[in-house]
Amino acid sequence: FWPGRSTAGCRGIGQLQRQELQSIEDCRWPISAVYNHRMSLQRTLAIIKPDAVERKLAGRILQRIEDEGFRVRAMRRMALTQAQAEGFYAVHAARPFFASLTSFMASGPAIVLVLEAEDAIAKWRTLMGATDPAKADAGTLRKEFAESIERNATHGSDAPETAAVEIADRKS
Ligand code: IDP
Ligand code: MG
Repeated sequence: FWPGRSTAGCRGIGQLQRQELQSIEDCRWPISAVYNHRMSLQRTLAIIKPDAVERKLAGRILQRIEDEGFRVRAMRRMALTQAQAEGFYAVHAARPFFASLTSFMASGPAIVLVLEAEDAIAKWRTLMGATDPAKADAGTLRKEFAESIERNATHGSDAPETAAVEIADRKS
């Protein structure tokens, strides 16, 4: 409630047009409500892979996640079974590295996270860097923390569809 202001003549947040934002000052809606409406918050699934957990890098990676403005909406330490790892990476079943990749992912505990931010999927992939640490940009997590193209410290969903499936599956 803002004293001296009223909702008379104001439109609902859902009806608000982008170019009308200046006139919001005349209305009583809290600015946070307007801001949240404008942002397209998105969620992605991130994993701190077993190589990074084993080397005690989880804390440093989480610090980077928070420093970059992500909100941690869920976090769970999980030791994937071989079958779970194979299911998670089913899209790569025909690749020559599949057996090695899945046994690595089942080799020890991982930390599975749901991260939220504006444009979270692309933002997290940018922070991770290229799959192969040799090709990753300076300042990215994989450049800093990956041991190899396989043991590359982190996972991130690659599209809204895969993010939705990975987020839904993370509890099983
Ligand atoms: P991404 O994790 O950057 O999305 P993907 O191509 O989806 O990369 O590969 C999934 C995971 O498989 C990688 O993160 C990495 O752990 C592993 N991987 C990818 N390419 C290779 C490879 O050429 N050799 C060994 N492992 C690989
Ligand atoms: Mg991928």
